Amino acid sequence: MTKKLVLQSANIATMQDGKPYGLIRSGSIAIEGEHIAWVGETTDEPKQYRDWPRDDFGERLISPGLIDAHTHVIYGGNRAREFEMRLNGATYEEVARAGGGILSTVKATRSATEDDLLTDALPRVDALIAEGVTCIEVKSGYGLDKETELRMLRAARRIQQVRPVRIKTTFLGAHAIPPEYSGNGDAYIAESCIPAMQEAYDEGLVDAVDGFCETIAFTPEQITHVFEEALKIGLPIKLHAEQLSNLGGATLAASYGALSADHLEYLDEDGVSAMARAGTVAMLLPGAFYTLRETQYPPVELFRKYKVPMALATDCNPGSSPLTSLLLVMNMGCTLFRMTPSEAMAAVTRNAALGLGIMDTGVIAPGNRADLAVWDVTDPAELSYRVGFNPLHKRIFGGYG
Ligand code: DI6
Ligand code: FE
Repeated sequence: MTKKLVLQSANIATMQDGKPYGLIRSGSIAIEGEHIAWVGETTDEPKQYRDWPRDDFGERLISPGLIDAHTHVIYGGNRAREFEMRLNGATYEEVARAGGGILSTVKATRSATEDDLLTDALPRVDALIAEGVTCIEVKSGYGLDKETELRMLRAARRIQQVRPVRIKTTFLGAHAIPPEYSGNGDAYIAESCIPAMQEAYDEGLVDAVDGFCETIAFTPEQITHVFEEALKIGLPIKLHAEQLSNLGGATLAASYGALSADHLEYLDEDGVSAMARAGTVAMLLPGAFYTLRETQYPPVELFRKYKVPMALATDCNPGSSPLTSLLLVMNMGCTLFRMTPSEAMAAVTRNAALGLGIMDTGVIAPGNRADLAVWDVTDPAELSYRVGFNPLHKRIFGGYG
């Protein structure tokens, strides 16, 4: 029999358009099976739901389940030793010579089995789930050869078999140039990255394609090559752009109708307006900003002016953002980037869903999945305001809590 349940609470942040948080005071949510059947003020509740089983959450806040729309949670090893070496005064070269940096993660990932990759990722996934996350995007990009890229994506897909969470996978073959192609990014893209992308797609392992457009990674021309192939296959694209310099990556991504452009500290007004025209989401990643002690801020004022939707994500990765708290990311979005708490909440719900191209979650509305979080707070601003405190009371995934 289809499950039927009404949730009742003093405060529901539906995140529907209109007022801040789409807040309903003294509201109800009717859940039928995996989906939301109705949401509104309890006094307006249609008769048909009156005799359904009911959970009353009192003064608590109910929000959409949170969405972490940019992560690299699948990887081998970690970089704690490198972190320690640097803080003991080692130079970049010394760290690199000791086998550190992104290529050390590539090496550890290549030597890990699919089971190892899954097992290592689960504590990170569990930390996100414990804070009310119901959907996680996971990228490849630490394999940089066909076999390992596919293994990463298979491990990522398996997360949703062992945990109650939805996984969206992104192929990030254009993340770094592997040692065997050192100094020859063009050949890597043509001979390894693109064939791997095609195979990942054929195996049904990939929902979107991403790249790292940066002086230390791939040029706009090399990224264009990847995007052209993604377009042929019919996969949506995203891009790590303008993180450390302005190469015009966001404008390039927007010209391909990108779902999101990510990082964006060095983005200029032309780039913002290109994103606005394309409907590309600005995926801001304050964890990397913090870890790299960046001082250049993403152009939040311009995103507001041009009405570019802003999302926030952990960018969980072993190098520039070893972070597994989306609540801390909301706080960083406010404290570091001067976003408002209502923008931060939209950034990890409605706009995060937009950035993944999924329209059935991120907002509490009839027909959407019943992916919800119930919080031991009454005011939604509390979720962004606190640091290092997790007020999750209950998490509901596809109607089940
Ligand atoms: N941007 C970053 O900051 C990281 N990757 C990326 O695309 C760095 C990843 C790493 O150091 O492992
Ligand atoms: Fe990233």
